Amino acid sequence: MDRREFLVASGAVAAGLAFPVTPTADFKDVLATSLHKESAMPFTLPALPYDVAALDPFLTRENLELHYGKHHNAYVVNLNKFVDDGKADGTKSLEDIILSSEGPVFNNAAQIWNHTFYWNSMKPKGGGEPAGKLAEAIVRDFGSFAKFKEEFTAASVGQFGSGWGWLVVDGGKLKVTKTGNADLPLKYKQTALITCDVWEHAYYPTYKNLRPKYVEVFLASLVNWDFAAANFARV
Ligand code: MN3
Repeated sequence: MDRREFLVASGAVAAGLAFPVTPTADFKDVLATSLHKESAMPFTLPALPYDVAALDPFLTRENLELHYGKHHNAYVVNLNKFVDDGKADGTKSLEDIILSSEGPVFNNAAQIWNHTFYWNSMKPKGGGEPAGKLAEAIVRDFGSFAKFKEEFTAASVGQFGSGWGWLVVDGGKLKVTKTGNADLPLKYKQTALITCDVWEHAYYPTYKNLRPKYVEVFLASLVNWDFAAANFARV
């Protein structure tokens, strides 16, 4: 039994779903092409931008197989069920569904968006510091990159229970925010640049209860500043 057969047998991924990998592309393109292609289901699981083992040891292969193959996939399966049941409009874009729904439809649609954004917020050999205009804006709005790191760490570690830490643009200024459960910057007219998933399922397989260690490693070795800069350039 190869890894994929094992995952299907164990229920980690639905039969017919692979771990699709695409080169890093514009996030809007990723959402548009992988979420709304011709398919029996209106929404499909967006591709991982790297191999499922590519972030090991900072996030293990097992961690990503569970998080991407099981959790992220479940939100897609659930949203498609809501479309089948007439509770969500499958002809709308994911972002339109997020902005016009609440309750379980909102939660599942927003979690699809959040997770797709999260996978793109990391890369193999990530970390370090941003360059160019984003680096200048971080110094302008936080004082220094070290101050930004402090704020981002405090928000991500301090989010009580499940949620997300974010670097966003809000009214032309960079800001660190945190949201609970499926909540996201899109709802507050903020533009997301980077996110760190701090739901326990995001880090328990690698770090157990050590959320501060996970957030430290996220910034040191995983965060994709090229993605953040590309998002910033479009604001
Ligand atoms: Mn998650």
